[in-house]
Amino acid sequence: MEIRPALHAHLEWPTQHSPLRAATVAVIEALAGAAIELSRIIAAGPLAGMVGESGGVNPDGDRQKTIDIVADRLMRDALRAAPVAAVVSEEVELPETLDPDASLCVAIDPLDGSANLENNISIGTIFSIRPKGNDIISTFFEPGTAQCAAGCFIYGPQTVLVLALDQRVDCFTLDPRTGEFVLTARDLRVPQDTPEFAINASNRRHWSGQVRNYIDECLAGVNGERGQDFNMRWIGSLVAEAYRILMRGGVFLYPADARQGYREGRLRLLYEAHPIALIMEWAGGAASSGRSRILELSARTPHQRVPLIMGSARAVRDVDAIHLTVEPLFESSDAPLFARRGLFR
Ligand code: FBP
Repeated sequence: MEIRPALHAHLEWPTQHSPLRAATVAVIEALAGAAIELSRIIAAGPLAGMVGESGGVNPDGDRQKTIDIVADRLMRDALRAAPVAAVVSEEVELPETLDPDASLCVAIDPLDGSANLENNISIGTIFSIRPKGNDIISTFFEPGTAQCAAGCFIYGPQTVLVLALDQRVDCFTLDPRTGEFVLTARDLRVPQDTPEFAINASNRRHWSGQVRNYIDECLAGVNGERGQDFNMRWIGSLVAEAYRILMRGGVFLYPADARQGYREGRLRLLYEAHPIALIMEWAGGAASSGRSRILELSARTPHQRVPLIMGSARAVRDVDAIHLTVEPLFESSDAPLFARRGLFR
């Protein structure tokens, strides 16, 4: 019978013995403890009394659900007991300083896609860990390449931890009998040749020419430019899409579009795009804004948004290539991403 190491034993496995890695492991274990508690609350659903809205709004102006507040409290309490100098949470406007002498900074989306909970669809916690720089707060404004680890917990049919650490991506499943995460997949690799795309197609009329071109080519199927039939998926839950891509390959797009508030996309750089990009790259996939590698981008504000294209490296390259050949549609402060030259396809 295959021996499946528990998360703790796996993390202790001596790859390197630096104080930074020890601190990183402590943060991952603290988050895992909180995720186990959160997964129990989520699994109980209405039985745990955690349904409905809290009455508050998050820094983006979205109405917070009670479960968002509970998730944020659980995760930030866990981080307070770990070697963390500061945390950026989706639910809090400004970075919070915890222990200024600690060696790590964490950005976290405590419960991504919480609106899906009412529909019993997988949702998750996304986290990004980076070494503290000279100045605590400016650590968050370094590029995504500064991350030393990242991951996501997925609360779905199984509770799963996808962990990018030591340049590798491993997967752990929560064993409900023991209450422990155990290693269930080692060194995940994103399949490269899956003709499958994921995009919220209801926004088509708002997309730029590049995105329309790419999706139209996929839809044209075997007789079109791409020469093959494509399948489409859209879950509307980033962690579930990322997990599917890790398992099956394909490409996910949440592009910038012409709607008010979407000119830089929807997803947040620090606690959504950066960590998901690290997972993709360390699993042999890719992540791009269409013009730039996500990991090379730096946030200008804690909750900055970014267009995100991620998945199989070849598919992400194909989308990038279209961005180079088709003129951008609309303007934003983030030129040349949206420099206006007005070609509409
Ligand atoms: P929040 O961070 O505001 O929860 O939104 C993120 C998200 O739910 C992602 O998980 C998902 O990919 C996306 O929004 C879905 O957006 P849309 O409803 O526009 O398709």
